[in-house]
Amino acid sequence: MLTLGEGLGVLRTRGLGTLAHESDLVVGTGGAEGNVAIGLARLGAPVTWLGRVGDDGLGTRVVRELRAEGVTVIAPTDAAATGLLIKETPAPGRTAVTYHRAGSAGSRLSPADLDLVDVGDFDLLHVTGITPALSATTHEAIDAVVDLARAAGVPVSFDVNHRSTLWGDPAAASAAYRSIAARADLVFAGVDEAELVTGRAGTDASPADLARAIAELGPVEVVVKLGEAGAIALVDGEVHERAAVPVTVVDTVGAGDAFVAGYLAARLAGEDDDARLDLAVRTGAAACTHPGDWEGFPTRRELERRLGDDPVSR
Ligand code: KDG
Repeated sequence: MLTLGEGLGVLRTRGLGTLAHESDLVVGTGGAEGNVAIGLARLGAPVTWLGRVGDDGLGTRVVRELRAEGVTVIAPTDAAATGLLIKETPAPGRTAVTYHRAGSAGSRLSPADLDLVDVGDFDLLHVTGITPALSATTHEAIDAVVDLARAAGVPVSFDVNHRSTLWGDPAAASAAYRSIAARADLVFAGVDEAELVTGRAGTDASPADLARAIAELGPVEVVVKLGEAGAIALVDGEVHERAAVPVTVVDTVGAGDAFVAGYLAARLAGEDDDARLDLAVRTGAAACTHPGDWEGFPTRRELERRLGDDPVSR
Protein backbone atom coordinates (compact mmCIF):
# COMPACT_ATOMS: atom_id res chain seq x y z
CA MET A 1 0.00 0.00 0.00
CA LEU A 2 1.09 3.58 -0.63
CA THR A 3 0.20 6.49 1.62
CA LEU A 4 1.43 10.08 1.78
CA GLY A 5 1.09 13.01 4.14
CA GLU A 6 2.82 15.02 6.84
CA GLY A 7 5.00 13.44 9.50
CA LEU A 8 5.06 15.47 12.71
CA GLY A 9 7.05 15.67 15.89
CA VAL A 10 4.79 15.16 18.92
CA LEU A 11 5.38 16.65 22.38
CA ARG A 12 3.04 15.44 25.09
CA THR A 13 2.80 16.29 28.74
CA ARG A 14 3.73 13.26 30.80
CA GLY A 15 1.35 14.01 33.64
CA LEU A 16 -1.86 15.94 34.13
CA GLY A 17 -1.64 19.58 33.05
CA THR A 18 -0.84 21.96 30.22
CA LEU A 19 2.37 23.59 29.04
CA ALA A 20 1.50 26.56 31.27
CA HIS A 21 2.84 24.56 34.22
CA GLU A 22 3.90 21.12 33.08
CA SER A 23 7.64 20.76 32.34
CA ASP A 24 7.90 17.03 31.92
CA LEU A 25 7.37 16.26 28.23
CA VAL A 26 7.60 13.10 26.16
CA VAL A 27 8.91 13.47 22.60
CA GLY A 28 7.37 11.27 19.92
CA THR A 29 6.14 11.36 16.36
CA GLY A 30 2.76 11.36 14.62
CA GLY A 31 0.83 12.20 11.49
CA ALA A 32 -2.26 10.28 10.50
CA GLU A 33 -0.93 8.61 7.35
CA GLY A 34 2.32 7.54 9.03
CA ASN A 35 0.26 6.18 11.91
CA VAL A 36 -1.82 4.13 9.48
CA ALA A 37 1.39 2.93 7.82
CA ILE A 38 2.79 1.74 11.16
CA GLY A 39 -0.51 0.06 11.98
CA LEU A 40 -0.43 -1.83 8.70
CA ALA A 41 3.21 -2.80 9.06
CA ARG A 42 2.53 -4.18 12.55
CA LEU A 43 -0.32 -6.24 11.10
CA GLY A 44 2.01 -7.65 8.45
CA ALA A 45 1.13 -5.62 5.34
CA PRO A 46 3.86 -4.11 3.12
CA VAL A 47 3.48 -0.32 3.15
CA THR A 48 5.25 2.76 1.74
CA TRP A 49 4.98 6.30 3.17
CA LEU A 50 5.88 9.45 1.20
CA GLY A 51 6.29 12.85 2.85
CA ARG A 52 8.61 15.86 3.13
CA VAL A 53 10.53 16.28 6.37
CA GLY A 54 12.78 19.05 7.68
CA ASP A 55 16.54 18.63 7.78
CA ASP A 56 16.32 18.54 11.58
CA GLY A 57 16.13 16.19 14.53
CA LEU A 58 12.36 15.73 14.41
CA GLY A 59 12.45 14.97 10.68
CA THR A 60 15.15 12.38 11.26
CA ARG A 61 13.09 10.93 14.08
CA VAL A 62 9.92 10.70 11.96
CA VAL A 63 11.82 8.80 9.26
CA ARG A 64 13.65 6.59 11.75
CA GLU A 65 10.48 5.60 13.63
CA LEU A 66 8.65 4.70 10.43
CA ARG A 67 11.60 2.67 9.14
CA ALA A 68 12.04 0.94 12.51
CA GLU A 69 8.42 -0.15 12.28
CA GLY A 70 9.01 -1.73 8.86
CA VAL A 71 7.55 1.02 6.68
CA THR A 72 9.33 1.84 3.39
CA VAL A 73 9.98 5.59 3.59
CA ILE A 74 10.45 8.08 0.74
CA ALA A 75 11.15 11.38 2.48
CA PRO A 76 12.83 14.23 0.61
CA THR A 77 14.27 16.76 3.04
CA ASP A 78 13.09 20.34 2.87
CA ALA A 79 14.55 23.69 3.96
CA ALA A 80 11.47 24.26 6.19
CA ALA A 81 11.26 22.74 9.68
CA THR A 82 9.38 19.55 10.53
CA GLY A 83 5.93 20.40 11.90
CA LEU A 84 5.05 19.87 15.54
CA LEU A 85 1.96 18.75 17.44
CA ILE A 86 1.55 19.38 21.16
CA LYS A 87 -0.71 17.16 23.27
CA GLU A 88 -1.66 18.45 26.71
CA THR A 89 -3.81 16.80 29.38
CA PRO A 90 -5.94 19.62 30.86
CA ALA A 91 -8.11 17.14 32.81
CA PRO A 92 -8.07 13.37 33.38
CA GLY A 93 -9.13 11.60 30.20
CA ARG A 94 -9.04 14.82 28.15
CA THR A 95 -6.43 15.61 25.50
CA ALA A 96 -5.92 19.09 23.99
CA VAL A 97 -4.07 19.15 20.65
CA THR A 98 -2.37 22.22 19.17
CA TYR A 99 -0.45 22.43 15.89
CA HIS A 100 2.75 24.27 15.03
CA ARG A 101 2.91 23.31 11.38
CA ALA A 102 2.11 26.37 9.20
CA GLY A 103 4.75 26.50 6.44
CA SER A 104 6.27 23.22 7.66
CA ALA A 105 8.31 20.82 5.53
CA GLY A 106 5.35 18.45 5.28
CA SER A 107 3.11 21.23 3.99
CA ARG A 108 5.53 21.73 1.07
CA LEU A 109 4.80 18.33 -0.49
CA SER A 110 3.84 18.95 -4.13
CA PRO A 111 2.81 17.01 -7.25
CA ALA A 112 6.50 17.00 -8.36
CA ASP A 113 7.25 14.68 -5.39
CA LEU A 114 5.02 12.04 -6.96
CA ASP A 115 7.85 11.41 -9.46
CA LEU A 116 9.55 9.56 -6.60
CA VAL A 117 6.99 6.71 -6.72
CA ASP A 118 5.27 4.62 -9.35
CA VAL A 119 1.69 4.68 -8.10
CA GLY A 120 0.73 1.81 -10.43
CA ASP A 121 3.05 -0.53 -8.49
CA PHE A 122 0.82 -0.52 -5.39
CA ASP A 123 -2.20 -2.62 -4.43
CA LEU A 124 -3.91 0.32 -2.66
CA LEU A 125 -3.53 4.10 -2.17
CA HIS A 126 -4.59 5.61 1.16
CA VAL A 127 -5.06 9.37 1.64
CA THR A 128 -6.67 11.53 4.32
CA GLY A 129 -8.47 14.86 4.41
CA ILE A 130 -5.65 16.31 6.51
CA THR A 131 -3.11 16.58 3.69
CA PRO A 132 -5.21 18.73 1.31
CA ALA A 133 -5.83 21.14 4.21
CA LEU A 134 -2.13 21.91 4.66
CA SER A 135 -1.39 24.05 1.58
CA ALA A 136 -2.29 24.57 -2.08
CA THR A 137 0.55 22.26 -3.18
CA THR A 138 -0.41 19.42 -0.81
CA HIS A 139 -4.00 19.73 -2.07
CA GLU A 140 -2.73 19.47 -5.65
CA ALA A 141 -0.53 16.49 -4.71
CA ILE A 142 -3.50 14.61 -3.24
CA ASP A 143 -5.67 15.35 -6.26
CA ALA A 144 -2.85 14.23 -8.56
CA VAL A 145 -2.05 11.00 -6.72
CA VAL A 146 -5.73 10.01 -6.56
CA ASP A 147 -6.03 10.58 -10.32
CA LEU A 148 -2.83 8.60 -10.98
CA ALA A 149 -4.14 5.70 -8.89
CA ARG A 150 -7.48 5.69 -10.68
CA ALA A 151 -5.79 5.79 -14.08
CA ALA A 152 -3.60 2.83 -13.04
CA GLY A 153 -6.54 0.82 -11.63
CA VAL A 154 -5.22 1.08 -8.06
CA PRO A 155 -8.04 1.21 -5.47
CA VAL A 156 -8.22 4.44 -3.47
CA SER A 157 -8.96 4.58 0.27
CA PHE A 158 -9.91 7.93 1.82
CA ASP A 159 -10.23 8.71 5.53
CA VAL A 160 -11.99 12.08 5.90
CA ASN A 161 -10.11 12.87 9.15
CA HIS A 162 -11.57 16.38 9.39
CA ARG A 163 -9.35 18.90 11.20
CA SER A 164 -11.42 22.07 11.55
CA THR A 165 -8.47 24.20 12.71
CA LEU A 166 -6.53 23.39 9.54
CA TRP A 167 -9.37 24.28 7.14
CA GLY A 168 -10.97 27.30 8.72
CA ASP A 169 -13.83 27.34 6.18
CA PRO A 170 -15.95 24.16 6.52
CA ALA A 171 -17.38 24.68 3.01
CA ALA A 172 -13.88 24.41 1.52
CA ALA A 173 -13.30 21.22 3.51
CA SER A 174 -16.62 19.76 2.42
CA ALA A 175 -15.96 20.50 -1.27
CA ALA A 176 -12.49 18.92 -1.10
CA TYR A 177 -13.83 15.83 0.68
CA ARG A 178 -16.66 15.34 -1.81
CA SER A 179 -14.23 15.59 -4.70
CA ILE A 180 -11.88 12.98 -3.21
CA ALA A 181 -14.72 10.70 -2.05
CA ALA A 182 -16.18 10.73 -5.57
CA ARG A 183 -12.90 9.28 -6.85
CA ALA A 184 -12.37 6.80 -3.98
CA ASP A 185 -13.34 3.13 -3.74
CA LEU A 186 -13.40 3.09 0.06
CA VAL A 187 -14.27 5.98 2.43
CA PHE A 188 -13.89 6.16 6.22
CA ALA A 189 -15.77 8.83 8.19
CA GLY A 190 -17.01 9.54 11.69
CA VAL A 191 -20.66 10.61 12.00
CA ASP A 192 -19.83 14.36 12.08
CA GLU A 193 -17.50 13.92 9.12
CA ALA A 194 -20.12 11.99 7.15
CA GLU A 195 -22.59 14.82 7.86
CA LEU A 196 -20.04 17.34 6.58
CA VAL A 197 -19.37 15.35 3.40
CA THR A 198 -23.07 14.81 2.67
CA GLY A 199 -24.41 18.16 3.92
CA ARG A 200 -26.81 16.29 6.24
CA ALA A 201 -25.91 17.87 9.58
CA GLY A 202 -28.99 18.26 11.80
CA THR A 203 -31.16 15.90 9.71
CA ASP A 204 -31.12 12.94 12.14
CA ALA A 205 -29.82 10.73 9.34
CA SER A 206 -28.72 7.36 10.72
CA PRO A 207 -25.13 6.15 10.19
CA ALA A 208 -26.42 3.77 7.52
CA ASP A 209 -28.24 6.66 5.76
CA LEU A 210 -25.03 8.71 5.88
CA ALA A 211 -23.04 5.80 4.46
CA ARG A 212 -25.58 5.43 1.63
CA ALA A 213 -25.36 9.16 0.89
CA ILE A 214 -21.56 8.92 0.64
CA ALA A 215 -21.85 5.81 -1.55
CA GLU A 216 -24.03 7.84 -3.93
CA LEU A 217 -20.92 9.93 -4.65
CA GLY A 218 -19.14 6.83 -6.02
CA PRO A 219 -17.38 4.58 -3.46
CA VAL A 220 -18.69 1.01 -3.15
CA GLU A 221 -17.39 0.63 0.41
CA VAL A 222 -18.16 3.19 3.14
CA VAL A 223 -17.20 2.73 6.78
CA VAL A 224 -18.74 4.94 9.46
CA LYS A 225 -16.79 4.97 12.74
CA LEU A 226 -19.08 5.23 15.77
CA GLY A 227 -16.51 5.44 18.57
CA GLU A 228 -17.77 3.65 21.68
CA ALA A 229 -20.67 2.22 19.65
CA GLY A 230 -18.36 0.43 17.19
CA ALA A 231 -18.69 0.88 13.44
CA ILE A 232 -20.77 0.03 10.41
CA ALA A 233 -19.67 -0.74 6.87
CA LEU A 234 -21.82 -0.38 3.77
CA VAL A 235 -20.38 -2.70 1.12
CA ASP A 236 -22.12 -3.13 -2.23
CA GLY A 237 -25.33 -1.81 -0.64
CA GLU A 238 -25.27 -4.22 2.32
CA VAL A 239 -24.81 -2.90 5.89
CA HIS A 240 -22.46 -4.72 8.29
CA GLU A 241 -22.26 -3.78 11.99
CA ARG A 242 -19.67 -4.36 14.69
CA ALA A 243 -19.82 -3.35 18.35
CA ALA A 244 -16.79 -1.73 19.95
CA VAL A 245 -14.41 -3.63 22.23
CA PRO A 246 -14.59 -2.10 25.74
CA VAL A 247 -11.19 -0.97 27.04
CA THR A 248 -9.90 1.46 29.67
CA VAL A 249 -9.27 4.54 27.56
CA VAL A 250 -6.01 6.43 28.11
CA ASP A 251 -5.99 8.53 24.91
CA THR A 252 -8.14 8.25 21.80
CA VAL A 253 -5.79 10.26 19.53
CA GLY A 254 -4.54 7.83 16.89
CA ALA A 255 -7.33 5.29 17.52
CA GLY A 256 -9.03 6.25 14.24
CA ASP A 257 -5.79 5.61 12.38
CA ALA A 258 -5.42 2.23 14.09
CA PHE A 259 -9.02 1.40 13.13
CA VAL A 260 -8.26 2.24 9.48
CA ALA A 261 -5.04 0.21 9.58
CA GLY A 262 -6.92 -2.81 10.94
CA TYR A 263 -9.63 -2.52 8.30
CA LEU A 264 -7.16 -2.10 5.45
CA ALA A 265 -4.89 -4.91 6.68
CA ALA A 266 -7.83 -7.33 6.65
CA ARG A 267 -8.98 -6.03 3.25
CA LEU A 268 -5.50 -6.40 1.76
CA ALA A 269 -5.31 -9.94 3.19
CA GLY A 270 -8.52 -10.77 1.30
CA GLU A 271 -10.65 -11.12 4.45
CA ASP A 272 -14.41 -10.61 4.21
CA ASP A 273 -16.40 -7.51 5.24
CA ASP A 274 -17.16 -8.69 8.78
CA ALA A 275 -13.55 -9.72 9.39
CA ARG A 276 -12.42 -6.26 8.23
CA LEU A 277 -14.67 -4.53 10.74
CA ASP A 278 -13.67 -6.97 13.46
CA LEU A 279 -9.94 -6.34 13.04
CA ALA A 280 -10.61 -2.59 12.76
CA VAL A 281 -12.47 -2.26 16.07
CA ARG A 282 -10.00 -4.49 17.92
CA THR A 283 -7.00 -2.57 16.58
CA GLY A 284 -8.68 0.77 17.37
CA ALA A 285 -9.47 -0.37 20.92
CA ALA A 286 -5.87 -1.42 21.56
CA ALA A 287 -4.65 2.01 20.41
CA CYS A 288 -6.83 3.73 23.06
CA THR A 289 -4.87 2.05 25.85
CA HIS A 290 -1.65 4.02 25.18
CA PRO A 291 -0.98 7.78 25.41
CA GLY A 292 1.15 7.85 22.23
CA ASP A 293 -0.39 8.34 18.76
CA TRP A 294 0.69 4.92 17.43
CA GLU A 295 2.79 3.19 20.08
CA GLY A 296 -0.19 1.12 21.31
CA PHE A 297 -0.99 -0.24 17.85
CA PRO A 298 -0.98 -4.03 18.05
CA THR A 299 0.45 -6.87 16.03
CA ARG A 300 -1.95 -9.73 15.32
CA ARG A 301 -0.20 -11.77 18.02
CA GLU A 302 -0.58 -8.96 20.56
CA LEU A 303 -4.27 -8.63 19.74
CA GLU A 304 -4.81 -12.25 20.69
CA ARG A 305 -2.93 -11.71 23.95
CA ARG A 306 -4.17 -8.27 25.04
CA LEU A 307 -7.82 -8.70 24.29
CA GLY A 308 -7.95 -12.38 25.13
CA ASP A 309 -9.12 -13.86 28.42
CA ASP A 310 -5.69 -14.53 29.93
CA PRO A 311 -4.38 -11.37 31.66
CA VAL A 312 -0.86 -12.83 31.87
CA SER A 313 1.13 -13.24 28.65
CA ARG A 314 4.10 -15.61 28.76
O1 KDG B 1 -4.96 10.76 14.14
C1 KDG B 1 -3.82 11.21 14.82
C2 KDG B 1 -3.35 12.43 14.12
O2 KDG B 1 -4.32 13.39 14.28
C3 KDG B 1 -2.07 12.96 14.63
O3 KDG B 1 -1.03 12.00 14.58
C4 KDG B 1 -1.62 14.19 13.93
O4 KDG B 1 -1.98 13.91 11.62
C5 KDG B 1 -2.24 14.53 12.60
C6 KDG B 1 -3.16 15.63 12.54
O5 KDG B 1 -3.06 16.38 11.58
O6 KDG B 1 -4.00 15.82 13.41
